[in-house]
Order: sequence, then structure tokens, then C-alpha cells
Amino acid sequence: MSAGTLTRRAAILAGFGGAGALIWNVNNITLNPSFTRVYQTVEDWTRISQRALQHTGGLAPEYTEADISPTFKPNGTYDPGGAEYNAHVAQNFVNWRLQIDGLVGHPLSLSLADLRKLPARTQITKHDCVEGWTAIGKWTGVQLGMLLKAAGLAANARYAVFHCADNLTGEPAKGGEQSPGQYYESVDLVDAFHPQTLIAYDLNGKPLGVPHGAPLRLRVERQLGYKQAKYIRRIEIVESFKHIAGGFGGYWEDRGYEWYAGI
Ligand SMILES: Nc1nc2c(c(=O)[nH]1)N[C@H]1C(S)=C(S)[C@@H](COP(=O)(O)O)O[C@H]1N2
Ligand SMILES: [Mo]
Repeated sequence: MSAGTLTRRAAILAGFGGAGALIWNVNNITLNPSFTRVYQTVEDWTRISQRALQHTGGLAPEYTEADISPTFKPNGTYDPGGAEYNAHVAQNFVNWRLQIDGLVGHPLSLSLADLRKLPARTQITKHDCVEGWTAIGKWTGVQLGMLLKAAGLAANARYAVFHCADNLTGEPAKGGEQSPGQYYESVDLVDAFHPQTLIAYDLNGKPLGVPHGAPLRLRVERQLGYKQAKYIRRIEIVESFKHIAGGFGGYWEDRGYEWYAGI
């Protein structure tokens, strides 16, 4: 794709995104092939997400700035630790990559800078943990469906599996007091393409802190807290999750929780 094509597409996008919705300076970005692929998808995405909503039972409630909880309790792992994660923290996550692979036509490897150049969605929603607490927060990120559209799903794709950087065997002092296992989660394609399903990078207008899943975490707003995978480094598209870890589609599911954790 030439720079000229990009510029023209950017102009179209900026037009229908509304003022300020997409600030796009083609000259200042270094394109990598997978990012270009995502970018080409953006125009299609608005139409697809609006149609998807008609089949998904609507939106989770959204709240106002005044409703935002003064504190948002971190839960589960609140610092993955380890040499590799700590190095990413020290480098401000500039070398973090989100891999999207499995049953896709075009595997993607996206930096945070790539993700931040894409159209963002911000939503103020209530997080509901099975342990009996809730918190309202403002999340900003990229709609997962747009990324999956860019990756191009195979005909037999059925689930998105989120692989996280934390292993709960870790130090109790970092929230790793649970039974051994790498944290992971999964959703079906209905939730993956729901417009409120985000790969979030900001909480309350600031980059996600380590306790809340830096640098990337899932928001899937019609389900409980344990579905909201933090520290995401890989999204694997699969036909079945039976071969992954305990086979029930998530760290807590493997320990008896429901896979569909509707609120
Ligand atoms: N990677 C990872 N994601 C996770 C967890 C975890 O321990 N590790 N805990 C889950 C649970 S039970 C909840 S309630 C939320 C807590 O999100 P918070 O720490 O931002 O409040 O993250 C979920 N996602
Ligand atoms: Mo939770």
C-alpha cells in the first residue's frame, strides 16, 4: 500500500469518525505489515460492529464520569513479576507485542503504538467480581472485533483465547497465591465481535497500571470479573479450547467456574 493510498483512506476515516475521533499523521508512523492490515480494516469495521450488535442482545450499561469509583480494587495477580515482565515495565512496554494467531489468515504482531493509532472506544462500565465487590471504571482501547477482522478468521474459527503473562504460582505478595497455572481466558465470537469488547490500554484516562493488567487487558462487559484477562500477550483463535491447559477455557473455569460468566 502506498503512502498516497493511506493518506486518502485517512481522510475518509477522519471524516466519518467525527472531529477528533481519529488523529492520523501518516508521515509520523512507521508502518509494519500487520499494522497496515489492521488499518485497511477500519472502514469495514463500523458497519460490521453495528450489524453484530443486532445479534448479541445489546449493550452492557454505561455510566457517567461522575459514577467512576474513586478506587478500583486490583484483584488476582497485581504484579506478574519475573525478569521478562519486569524488563517490559522498565522499558515502559515499548517492546511489548500483542500476537494474534491460530486460525487466522494473517497473523498480527502489534505494538502499543500500533494499537493507539487505531480508532479507540471509551466506555464507563461496572466491573463485577464473584468475590462480591464492584467498581465503575472508564476503559479505553481497541475493539477486539476490528483486530480479528484484520487478522481474517478461518471458517472453523470459534473462540478467541487470551494468553496472559502471569502465572498464579507466583509470590503471594504479588497476588499469585492461587493454585499453579498460567492465567488465560476465552470468549466465543459473539462476545469477541461485540462492540464493547475491548483490548484496553487505558483506565480512567491513564495507561493501565501494573495492578490492572499493564499494558493490555480484556474488557468483555457482559461477563464477570474473572473473564477480564489482564497482561495479554497473545490471542489465539481456535476451533476448540479442549487442548489448552485444563480444557475448560480459562484459569478459573479449569477450577470449576462457569465458562459463560454472564452478569
Ligand atoms: N491475568 C490475569 N487476569 C485476571 C486475573 C488474574 O489473576 N490474572 N484476575 C481476574 C479477576 S478474578 C478479576 S475480578 C479481575 C480484576 O481486575 P482488576 O485487578 O483490574 O480489578 O481481573 C481478572 N483478570
Ligand atoms: Mo474476580
